[in-house]
Amino acid sequence: MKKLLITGFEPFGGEKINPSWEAVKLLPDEIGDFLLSKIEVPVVFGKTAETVIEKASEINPDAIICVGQAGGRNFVTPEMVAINLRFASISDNEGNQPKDIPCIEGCENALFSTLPVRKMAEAVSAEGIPCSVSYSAGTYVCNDLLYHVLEHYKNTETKACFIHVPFIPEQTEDKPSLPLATIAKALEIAIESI
Ligand code: PCA
Repeated sequence: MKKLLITGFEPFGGEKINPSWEAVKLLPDEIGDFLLSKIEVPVVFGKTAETVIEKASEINPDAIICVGQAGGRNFVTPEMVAINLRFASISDNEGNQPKDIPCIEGCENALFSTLPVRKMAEAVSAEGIPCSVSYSAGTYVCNDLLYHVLEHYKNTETKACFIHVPFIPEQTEDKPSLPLATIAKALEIAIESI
């Protein structure tokens, strides 16, 4: 079987849960051709990427999918691109708040995801779950993680992408949300479609 490392985040920004990790936890250990390794990662610039790359170095996965919360979005959104920019409008979980500095000094301005995000989004929406490709993963820890992973595995056989997921109903009264089971199903369909 092929190996997939899939990550979700700890809560941040005053939230009690993060639907990304809650959904990853619900996934079966095998999906399609993939055997899954799941880890929860911190919301800390730099440390997040180190945690993921360290785990990936141990298991040598064929694919890495990082999942994060995008509160306010109403779709599951596979990310097409990561940009080489950190700008935090709120502190991360260790108090860092970078403003307009590169994720990695001297590296390219942007890197494209190397997993087929278009195909993944089409497969998920074909099953009736709101899902579309996003062209901005933001400038916070999620974008930073995707940028580092894509840079680290550039020109290798390890392919990667990021999937942002909405709030779940338990987190919000007035913002868009999707049930946790629907988010987990979307991830499962996306993985099956690779
Ligand atoms: N979402 C944040 C970081 C952690 C998470 O779940 C982001 O979109 O950058």
